[in-house]
Amino acid sequence: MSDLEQAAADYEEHGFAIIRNVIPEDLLKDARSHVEWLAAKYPELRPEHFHHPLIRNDAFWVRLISDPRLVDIGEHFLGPDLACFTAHYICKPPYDGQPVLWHQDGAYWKLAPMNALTVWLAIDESTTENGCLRMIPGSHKLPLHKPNLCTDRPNMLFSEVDGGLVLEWAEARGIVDIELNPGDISIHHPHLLHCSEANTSPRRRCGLDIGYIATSTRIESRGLYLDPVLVRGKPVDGINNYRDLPRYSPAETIAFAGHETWNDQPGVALADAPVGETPEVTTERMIERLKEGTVAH
Ligand SMILES: O=C(O)CCC(=O)C(=O)O
Repeated sequence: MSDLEQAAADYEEHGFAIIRNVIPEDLLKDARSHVEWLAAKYPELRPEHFHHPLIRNDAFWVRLISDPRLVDIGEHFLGPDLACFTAHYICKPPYDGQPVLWHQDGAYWKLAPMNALTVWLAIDESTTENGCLRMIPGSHKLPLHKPNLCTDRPNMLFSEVDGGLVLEWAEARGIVDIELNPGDISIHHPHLLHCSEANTSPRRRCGLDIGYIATSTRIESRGLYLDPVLVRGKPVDGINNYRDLPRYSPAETIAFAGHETWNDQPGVALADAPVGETPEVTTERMIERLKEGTVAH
């Protein structure tokens, strides 16, 4: 059985799977430089919130989420016509990295149909000490439950699913800690119950959390998700608008491997994007929507 076939069997049974050694160290090195660059550029944003609005003029980000090794995984689960509608680093700094409370991703997305997959790439080692993902096997069979706001203690999503539901499922099925080495991937189903703890360790925990959809899925949230990026295959007429790929510009991203020829490839915008709302403002708006509990609207 190939790694992807094994992952598909695990995913079917448990709602998640691990695929080891997907992304090599040279690309991870660029990703780490990118995170450092974002932290220097947006010092006012917590690094758990390096959200997709920052992506729009950032050629490296698009290069990373359209890496064929990641897209192959998306294609295996969602078919040949594939887009990325969200991608964010959740980077928990040492000692005070915020937890992500129990939730189902699909409860934060307005997608029709919910033909989506979360692909989580470990940029750093991710362990129980520094706040790795935790999942409840089989909980992907649950319907989606509306999360409850939770703003009285630090947590990245400002919300959590009903605690009774988690307790019941954790007692029945147990909780699996997803420990990953840099370059490993975990994938999970939009209905799966999962969380991650605070990082109180001396080691950073950074992951790139990517949402892929089949292009037949319509993004219905208003004002939250920017136009998606087509990463493979074809769009479906009348469903979603796809953006040109951003041009490489030294002001907008790092000098990643391959940046010299990035602008020569098909699909790259012919001119720099017009200046509009700044990525910080869009990201702040997104964080406000999380705090209000309206991201799925
Ligand atoms: O990175 C984390 O700690 C949480 C990620 C998560 O909840 C997700 O991928 O859906």
